[in-house]
Amino acid sequence: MKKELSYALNYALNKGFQIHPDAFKILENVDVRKLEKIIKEIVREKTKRKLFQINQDDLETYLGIKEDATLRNEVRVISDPTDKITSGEGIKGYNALFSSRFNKLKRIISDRPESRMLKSAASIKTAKSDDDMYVCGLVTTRNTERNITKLVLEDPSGSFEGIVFDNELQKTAGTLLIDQFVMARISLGKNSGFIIKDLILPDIPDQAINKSESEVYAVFLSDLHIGSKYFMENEFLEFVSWISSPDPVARKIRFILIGGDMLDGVGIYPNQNKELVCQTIEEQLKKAEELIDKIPKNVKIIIMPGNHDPGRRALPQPAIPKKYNSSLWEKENVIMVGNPAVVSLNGVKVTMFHGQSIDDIVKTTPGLSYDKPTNVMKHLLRARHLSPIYGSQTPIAPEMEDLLVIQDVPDIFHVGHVHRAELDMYKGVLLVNSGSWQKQTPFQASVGMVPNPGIAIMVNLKTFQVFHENYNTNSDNVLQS
Ligand code: D5M
Ligand code: FE
Ligand code: ZN
Repeated sequence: MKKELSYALNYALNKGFQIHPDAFKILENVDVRKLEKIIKEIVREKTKRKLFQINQDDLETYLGIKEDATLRNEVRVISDPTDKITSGEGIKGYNALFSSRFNKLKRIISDRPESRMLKSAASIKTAKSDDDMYVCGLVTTRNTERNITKLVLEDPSGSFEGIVFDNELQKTAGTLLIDQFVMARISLGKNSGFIIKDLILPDIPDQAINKSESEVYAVFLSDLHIGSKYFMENEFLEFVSWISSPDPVARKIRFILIGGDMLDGVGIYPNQNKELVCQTIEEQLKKAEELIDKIPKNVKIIIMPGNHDPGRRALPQPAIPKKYNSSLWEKENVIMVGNPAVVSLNGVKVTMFHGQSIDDIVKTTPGLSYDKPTNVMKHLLRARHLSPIYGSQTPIAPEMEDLLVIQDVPDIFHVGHVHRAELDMYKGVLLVNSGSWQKQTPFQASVGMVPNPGIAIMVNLKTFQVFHENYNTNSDNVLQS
């Protein structure tokens, strides 16, 4: 116990006072320089009224941090893959997945006027029109050779091959991901091939954002990696105790979102056990529970898994399974969801996705990199898909329905995974990459990955103003925006 705190407590005890444990919890978080004055004043006041206990209410009243009961904290889970996962296997499942992807995205793009002129890949082949035509499909091949780019798109009727000559359009073509949905404006070339004249992505419309009527804050976290040697436990504890402090922003926090990799997991990479302080999932979950128990109960906590958490690895991931007997599932203020998930916080729509696909996308797309994850997030919104590339490093389960299509346009898009906290905006949508609470690992150092851990991003859901608390003592460690 800090010496200022024990001095203040002894003062009250010597005057015959009892101190309620809840009051004690608040005192622990009060600025030590103010403790003596606070206790002396409360003791004087209550002695006059012949009341010899100091409780939570006394302190909250004194500090002006009495909970504002008018602040709403409604969570509605709009979409969660957990109960929809069927784990279809084999080629049948894979066909169904792609046909679901195509149909969902075609429906999304049909809001555009050009889509009325869409033709199927099969019917294009016999078309004799001199006018421009439109075709859409999933990209199966993208090849650039001798200054031309060849694209092959596939729709349920068959495949279409076209050539891009225009330099600017070739750049756009170069950013297309394999298996991504796109619509092309095409015309018949001189020697019966097709020329691609424009490439149109489903994209999102400009947004008028939904706002919360209550002035409450949501905190965006991810990649705690509890159980890892490199989890910044002390910094995280400092942040958790700040949530209970009299700070005016802290007093209005009603939601915490954890966007995956809450745990470091077990057996995720070779020799991981050498970098773990908790060797089992059960131990790691227990530690997570202890941390979560320190958060006030009026804060709703939404927990989504990432690639380090238990459950299946392939996307979409179900919520962390109940089989580890974790009491997390029983806590009234904790909501367990799968990855990806869409939740509404007092009416503000948040799409949460851990971000596994970022690894594949930065590898194959010119201009995108790990240091600007929000640019990759914009790419995903334009593609209206969270993980377009199938069969690369990011495992995707052959589900009957493609649950990774971005069906709902969110107000906030929350992603993690790359351990770089960054903020941006795209067409009215607030983009949050929530960074991490894990120091640079030897692996990350070996590939030159520089995280900026220890930053908590929070958003005022009424005004969309963004705040952050930085618990990293390294002065180079800043939030990007
Ligand atoms: O991943 C944190 C970041 O580090 C993420 O961008 C992937 C990258 N990473 C981590 N491990 C590997 C391996 N083994 N190969 C390639 N890239 C990797 P996290 O999910 O926290 O481990
Ligand atoms: Fe991570
Ligand atoms: Zn991750």
